[in-house]
Amino acid sequence: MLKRISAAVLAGLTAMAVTACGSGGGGASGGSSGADVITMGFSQVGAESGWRTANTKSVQDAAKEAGITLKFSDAQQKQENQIKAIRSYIQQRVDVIAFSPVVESGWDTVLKEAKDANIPVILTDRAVDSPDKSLYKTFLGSDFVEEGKKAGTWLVEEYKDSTDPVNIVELQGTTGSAPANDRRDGFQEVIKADPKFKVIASQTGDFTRAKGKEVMEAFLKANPDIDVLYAHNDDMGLGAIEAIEGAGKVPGQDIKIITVDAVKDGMQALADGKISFIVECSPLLGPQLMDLAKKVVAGEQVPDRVVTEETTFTQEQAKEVLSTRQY
Ligand code: GZL
Repeated sequence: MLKRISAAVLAGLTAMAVTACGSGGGGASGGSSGADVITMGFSQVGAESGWRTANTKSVQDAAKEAGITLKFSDAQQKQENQIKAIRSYIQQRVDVIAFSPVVESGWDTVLKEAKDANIPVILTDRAVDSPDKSLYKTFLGSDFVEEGKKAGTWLVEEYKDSTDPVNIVELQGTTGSAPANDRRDGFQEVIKADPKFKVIASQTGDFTRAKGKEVMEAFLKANPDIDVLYAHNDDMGLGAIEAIEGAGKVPGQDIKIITVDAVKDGMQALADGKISFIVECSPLLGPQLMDLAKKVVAGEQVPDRVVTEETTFTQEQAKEVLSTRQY
């Protein structure tokens, strides 16, 4: 009985404490950090790819450089873990929350809780599909539709003198994620202009090498005449290369490969001729994220959307820049 009473008393005291801390709302003065030090709660998707590892390093290094206290969590690609982390950051009264939503949908409830707690939220890397734009201050990240279009444009140019059918297989990113949806749509938007381009198989490889290899093995068994692989990231493309070589075919020659990201291992495979073309997607979002966080916590206006600068690479260009790549 005593235990139950003390738990109830403790719960009541805790609730009062959180409310007291919360009275000032978000902002360096109102957050748990007090003083001028900003505390950021960051929920990362996971550690599924070379891109993600580089993105995590960029965020952590930039927080240190900016003097921002970073509370960091890895959701292992599970939405429920991100929602738990965001709720924990709300309870801890951080000054600002930033996260890369693993999928586009299902965020309104927890983002409303952050808004009600007067804690600003910044989306980084991936977007959410909520119609309520007041649930976050800004979205910093790439234009994935544009990335898909760049991939399609290269393919159209590559086959401009051919009238034969071009059989394409597609390794999609995580189902329901913004990069998977948009890279698929942007690519389709360009290749649909010419009926010789046919996507004969499309399946998620969840942005990982292992899954990319497994799905490519299945594609190869079911489709003897694959001309092109379009993989939504380098890691799935690198896994697919193992499958293609395991099937006795030459990647980059028997099957042309287009990927997205331009991480070091992908650029090496591009320079080696195993990948044919890479669309860059920069993971180095940390410094911009910290600048935006400082402005948001200070109550300054920030743009609704900050688009990452990025380019594309051919095999020749990869050879030239490989030694200078940061990730
Ligand atoms: C894109 C990012 C994607 C990368 C993948 O901004 O969300 O997730 O393209 C990563 O490599 O797993």
